[in-house]
Amino acid sequence: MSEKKIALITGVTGQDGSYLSEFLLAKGYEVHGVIRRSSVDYRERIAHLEGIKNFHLHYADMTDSMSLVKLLGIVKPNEIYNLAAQSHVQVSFDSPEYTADVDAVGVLRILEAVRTNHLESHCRIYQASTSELYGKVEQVPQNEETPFHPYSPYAIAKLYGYWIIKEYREAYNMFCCSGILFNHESERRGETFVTRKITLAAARIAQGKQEKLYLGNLSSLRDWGYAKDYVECMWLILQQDKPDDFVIATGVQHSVKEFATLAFKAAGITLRFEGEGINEKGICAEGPAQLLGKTLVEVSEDFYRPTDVVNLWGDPSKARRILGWNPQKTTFEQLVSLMVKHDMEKVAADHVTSVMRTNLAEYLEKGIVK
Ligand code: G4F
Repeated sequence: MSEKKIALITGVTGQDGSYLSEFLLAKGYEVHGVIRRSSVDYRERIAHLEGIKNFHLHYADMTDSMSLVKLLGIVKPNEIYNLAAQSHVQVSFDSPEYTADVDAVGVLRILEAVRTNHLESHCRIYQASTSELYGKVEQVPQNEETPFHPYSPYAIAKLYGYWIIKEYREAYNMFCCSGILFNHESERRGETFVTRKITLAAARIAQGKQEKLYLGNLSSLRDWGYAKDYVECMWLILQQDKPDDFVIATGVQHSVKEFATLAFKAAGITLRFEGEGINEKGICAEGPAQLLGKTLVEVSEDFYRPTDVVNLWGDPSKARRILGWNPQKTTFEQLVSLMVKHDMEKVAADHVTSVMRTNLAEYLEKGIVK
């Protein structure tokens, strides 16, 4: 009988970390996740896994070499999935040094922790690289041969991560790989990324809980896939005979405006766009009577970036050919629909919870319950 494989996931509390944990546990892995000490609870996405046999959490930090060296010595993983990052592009303009520390030097710290523990030949490493490396794109669609032109502090930090992974592969013969993942979304996506911001707002507006949605560049183009499908690729990349880098994308491109139009439609609202650039507006053309003719989407300069990446479109041919992965498992339309469905239910449930809280406060005040 083969021995149980041990995986270590940094960034386990994120969207990808939570899906990957579920995926690896289902494959019979022992999964160890790295968490950071925080006074606020950010473990919502993995709460359902805590306490499960084969799922373990450890405190460590990508900015603390000692904690990583100690942890790797204890866990001795066969596979490391380095998903931890300051992953918000706009935030990287405000915190460029922290972004570099975690997203660039953090990768080096993991690699050196592997070497310090003499795990080079025992352990395979997956690095979460990103389509942001293509940045101010020099070719569409982008594949593994497309030149990089990073266009934000985030992308520049990630470029270091990409190259240091490649360097350790060649210098020390380590099994290090990058997945160059294009945007991948889900019901678990952070609420400040544009897709989730839109699906939540569409649900709230449809249920009368929000008046308007403010967005930045509506013309920006992205290749959006489903995060749950993409974690399978991370695993497949580490199961190959030799280490290599892969573009993971759907091969289909849409604009932010198209995403918004489809999301509002799924929430029962047809938008009509008028104006251009900063003056562009999304108006309710069809939907609930009280919303008809109202401006529901507006553009705000606050969500523009000093430099923005506007034309990402991936070519997943290599992943399809070598990994046998299907880039169209979940289509764009299905992705939008499942996110909106989830958020319509979440917003409705939040309402019930807040009504219950209000009632409880009143009952406590009146002494009906103690
Ligand atoms: O959803 P976004 O914030 O994602 P972005 O910048 O593409 O980065 C995400 O995907 C990368 C993979 O390509 C990852 F590496 C990265 O970690 C992250 O997961 O923005 C998408 C586009 C941008 O062009 C942005 O300018 O949407 C545009 N946008 C327009 N209005 C907005 C908004 N983005 C955000 N976050 N909020 C807006 O209101």
